[in-house]
Amino acid sequence: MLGPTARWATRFGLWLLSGLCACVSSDFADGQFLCDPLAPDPCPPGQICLDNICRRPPGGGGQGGVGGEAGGSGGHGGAGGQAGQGGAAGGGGQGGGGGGGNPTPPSCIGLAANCGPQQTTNCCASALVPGGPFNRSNDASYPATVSSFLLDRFEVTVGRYRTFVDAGQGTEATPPAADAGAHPLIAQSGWRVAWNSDLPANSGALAAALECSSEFTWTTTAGGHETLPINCVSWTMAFAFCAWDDGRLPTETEWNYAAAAGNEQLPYPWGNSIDPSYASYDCLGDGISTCGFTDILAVGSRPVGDGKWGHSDLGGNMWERTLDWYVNPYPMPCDDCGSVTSGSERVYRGGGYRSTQTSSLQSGTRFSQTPSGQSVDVGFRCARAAP
Ligand SMILES: [Ca+2]
Repeated sequence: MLGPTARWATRFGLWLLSGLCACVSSDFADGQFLCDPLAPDPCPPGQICLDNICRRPPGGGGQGGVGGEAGGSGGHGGAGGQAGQGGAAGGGGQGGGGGGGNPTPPSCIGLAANCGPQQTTNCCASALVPGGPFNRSNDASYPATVSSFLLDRFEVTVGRYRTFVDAGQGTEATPPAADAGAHPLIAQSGWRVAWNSDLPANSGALAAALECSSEFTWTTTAGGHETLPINCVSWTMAFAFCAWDDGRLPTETEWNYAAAAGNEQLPYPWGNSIDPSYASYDCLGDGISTCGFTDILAVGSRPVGDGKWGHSDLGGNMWERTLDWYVNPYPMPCDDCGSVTSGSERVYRGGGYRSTQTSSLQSGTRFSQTPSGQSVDVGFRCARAAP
């Protein structure tokens, strides 16, 4: 009888041999293994099976202690059928661009405008989030103020990320410039040269890294996945994309503000309760209770779950990376604050298609992962300067 470590070493080796895992380290990567929580030793040593994915346990930089975990179970009835995922780019009008006359971001130049519920919206569309005061994680102990900013309406799609890869960007050889992707109001928040070596060496390695586990959305050539959210991106790969795309990652506070409808302090981006008509979660995105790739929906497929300012999928589909290091409790005071100086893990928020806990989709819930971590249920969206 093999012990857990030996069993996992065997399993890991088989994954490498079968080519299903693009991992390059002998370490057991956080967030890359799918798991059955009822199985014996479902995860590598030191990890737990959360949302059917092996992750390091909360605490010591894990799940936030503030706010968050109210969460009734939410009904599981009546998920709608899966929306079409759109085709490959087809002649590509550029559509309406972002809000307020902002130019089309580089990732959507030449890309078909086929996102959203009607598959007619520019995948780079952004919407203004009017600034103001609110309480982080709906907790009056953690007030904050946020200045107005633009936030992408959708999770970054495979098609957008392909534009980035095809442009030869996002590699150690083509990193963002120093200080690129900075928050205009937060010092030292831009790219650091020391992170260059955290990026894949070249475009081939970047594309390979996007196949981090089964259920990855990337395809080597454009096809039926172009309007699915890109997954398997590390924090570093996400940051580099937004910096190149004339944007930046939103701060944790900005993301929370958009998801809570600012000072309306909503528990979920759309309101007070949850069922599968609002979001893809608990492996019910395709209306079938088994977990699988078809639970990942084309971005904007659940418009009834849009946030106050028109942002889709803030809850569910993919968890979303933010700019900040995970700091708990939240830093005070917080006027356009961001935790950018030091930490070990970066915050991601919003719940994903595999999230079994409805509390994961609440506006106040936080989770974290090392900057190099990759997961099939974690993606991102970019923020931009308000016009
Ligand atoms: Ca999401």
